[in-house]
Amino acid sequence: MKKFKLKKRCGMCSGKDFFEILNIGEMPPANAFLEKKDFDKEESFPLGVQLCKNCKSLQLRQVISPKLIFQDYCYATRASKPLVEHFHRLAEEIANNYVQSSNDLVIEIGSNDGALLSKIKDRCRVLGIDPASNMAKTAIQEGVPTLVEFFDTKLSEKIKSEMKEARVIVANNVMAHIEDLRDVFSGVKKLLSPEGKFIFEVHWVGNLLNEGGFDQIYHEHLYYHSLHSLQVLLNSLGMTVNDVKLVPIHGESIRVYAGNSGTSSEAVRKLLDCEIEMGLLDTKTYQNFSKKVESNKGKLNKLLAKLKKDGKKIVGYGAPAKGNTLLNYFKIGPEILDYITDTTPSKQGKYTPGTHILVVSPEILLKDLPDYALLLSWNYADAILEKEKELRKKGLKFIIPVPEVRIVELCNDKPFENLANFSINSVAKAIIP
Ligand code: DWN
Ligand code: ZN
Repeated sequence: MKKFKLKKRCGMCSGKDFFEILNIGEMPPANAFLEKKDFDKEESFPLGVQLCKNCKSLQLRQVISPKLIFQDYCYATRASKPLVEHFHRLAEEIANNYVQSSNDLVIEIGSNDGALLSKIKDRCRVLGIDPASNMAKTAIQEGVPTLVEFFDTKLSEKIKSEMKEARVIVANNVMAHIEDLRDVFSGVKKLLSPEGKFIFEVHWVGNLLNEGGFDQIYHEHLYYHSLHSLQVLLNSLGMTVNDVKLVPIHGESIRVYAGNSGTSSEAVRKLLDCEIEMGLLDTKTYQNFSKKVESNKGKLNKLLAKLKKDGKKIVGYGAPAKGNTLLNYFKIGPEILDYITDTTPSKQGKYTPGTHILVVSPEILLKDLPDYALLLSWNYADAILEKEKELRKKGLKFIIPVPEVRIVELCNDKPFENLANFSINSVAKAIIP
């Protein structure tokens, strides 16, 4: 495949008609952190989202080759403690509720550095699958056998012939990243035992629309899923959505429990109703979303320009992939942010794609206290504000850019808790505890 192509068919229902919703413009892949010597080799690609008129699935207009993104991947699950804790809880749930014997096989598609499977590798057979060889190396060192591959039907048949059926197949933050989902879901269906469970988490489009998390839009994320569009695809393959949970990860994600048999729980019906109530099947909702993004862009740029004019020192805190969409789309560069701190060793010493802001270890904040930190990893706001309490007492103020730009004063310690009281997500949470 050439480096990128325009998507002509919906990957969920094969529909061919789309509404264009938001055009971010050209930017490099969001995880393509780079050395200064490689600036002149950097490539940018068009980025925009469209809505399928038929199944109302929100998806990228352009698809870039997965090899460009995943072969040398900077993102490490272990760099975010709250995420590791979240996946360890899921690993325990899988082992307690679904594994019946130590011979049962649990497979993770997109296993990254093995953070989840390493937790249960002594309770059952485990197998990781991930195309990023650098991450797979860490997983194997942690005792998680890992295939450095892209998962597809062909690979599922090979695994089944060598290791038999899987009792559980888990996939977190993967099913938004794969263009041919039909092939991957068919491969899962074939590899799963008759009573097996397919458990996968994806960022929920309800959160993107409501919390304005437009920065989740980048080339890795081909789809912005609703339970509705996932159910269309799973049902078309003869699979059932048995249960669903909303989990407070990456803003808010849906965790789907699917199988080759069984019925759907009350929670499935309630979330489907909630999605209709939120307007997720209504084109106008998506058109209003893009207007909200534009207004937020103006507010943040105005605030940052004023702070710089007042001589304030501003840095970035966290160098997530989503942060690069925000920085590129809002055109925020080193003239505004002196540097960006991040806990991921493979990002430190490199520069952000497109905006070329240096990424450094958070230790620098102890020696060089800035006035403001733009919290690009806003999805971990509560944990980070708690962790940086001492620096905040010394005067460091955090700016949260999404959904509405806001400066967090020391008194307001749980910005997201307060926010959740007013967001539709609390409606969803009330429905799906
Ligand atoms: O699908 C994906 C999403 C779900 O996760 C992948 N495309 C890659 C990744 O996207 P992301 O980079 O936006 O994810 P995170 O987990 O929001 O990234 C957080 C970043 O912030 C990491 O680089 C680590 C950093 N961090 C930090 O510097 N200090 C995180 C925490 C909690 C901290 O205290
Ligand atoms: Zn569709």
